[in-house]
Amino acid sequence: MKIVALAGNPNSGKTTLFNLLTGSNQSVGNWPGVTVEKKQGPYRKAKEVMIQDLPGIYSLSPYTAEEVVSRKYLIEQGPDLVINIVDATNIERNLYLTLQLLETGQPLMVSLNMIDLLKKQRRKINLKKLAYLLSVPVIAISALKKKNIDNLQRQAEHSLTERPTYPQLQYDERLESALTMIEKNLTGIIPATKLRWYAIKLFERDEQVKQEIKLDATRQKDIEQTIDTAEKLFQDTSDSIMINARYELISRLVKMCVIDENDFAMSFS
Ligand code: GDP
Ligand code: K
Ligand code: MG
Repeated sequence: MKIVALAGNPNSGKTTLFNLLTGSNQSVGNWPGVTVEKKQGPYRKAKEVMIQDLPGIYSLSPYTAEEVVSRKYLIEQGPDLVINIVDATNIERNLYLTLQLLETGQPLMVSLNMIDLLKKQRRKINLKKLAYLLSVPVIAISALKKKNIDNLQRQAEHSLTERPTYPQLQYDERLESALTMIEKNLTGIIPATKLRWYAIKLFERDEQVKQEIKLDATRQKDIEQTIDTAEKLFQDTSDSIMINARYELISRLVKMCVIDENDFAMSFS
């Protein structure tokens, strides 16, 4: 049995896509311990593939039940493929989760949804550039209008058999140095594919992750020193350093990939 998880912001079209991929054959329950809906169903085209709908989330921080369920599932369960549904009309906001999904080191592809609405917004997205810069496959679809779903399925099936690994995106180099140092403290304790996720969470002083991995005092002190140094360097707290790094990267991505025709109209008026 292979598992494909659908992850995305609320209202990005997850349920619409989930229904297309599963047909009507699905089961609904709750995630263990919380009243967050858990929906899964076999892939319409191959019953040995299970599609898992994750709760709608904006982030993988530990603050809401939905976020906790999703990150626990992604890190502990490790689906065979994560399809990240991105609302193309709200790409800046949606990419914030995309970057965090990339941080988990899980095999990922992006499904850029609501493509039918882009024209009205007078915006264009360069898919090839976006895929290149994110280093993951990007397929534009309209789940509502059932557009390009075949392509999406082909890419998903391909990713499932290949199980490709993608390079990690790089943030500010001063931040990357700190993350590398923290990763060194975790070598041998955390599997290589998850090192970056754990290093980032420890850098953010994520209490749940701290308690989960229970490092010895020496390592803890080492890591705390690295974080202190970064905070002095940036004159900011570590969690906002991470948040800013993600938004800076998104802003660069959007500048390179999104053409806003409204900008041209304005410059001639
Ligand atoms: P979820 O919260 O991520 O599960 O999102 P839903 O699947 O419930 O979709 C949210 C809303 O967006 C619904 O009204 C859908 O009909 C609509 N929607 C989903 N996909 C598309 C799309 O590709 N184009 C358009 N125009 N609307 C869509
Ligand atoms: K909804
Ligand atoms: Mg939904």
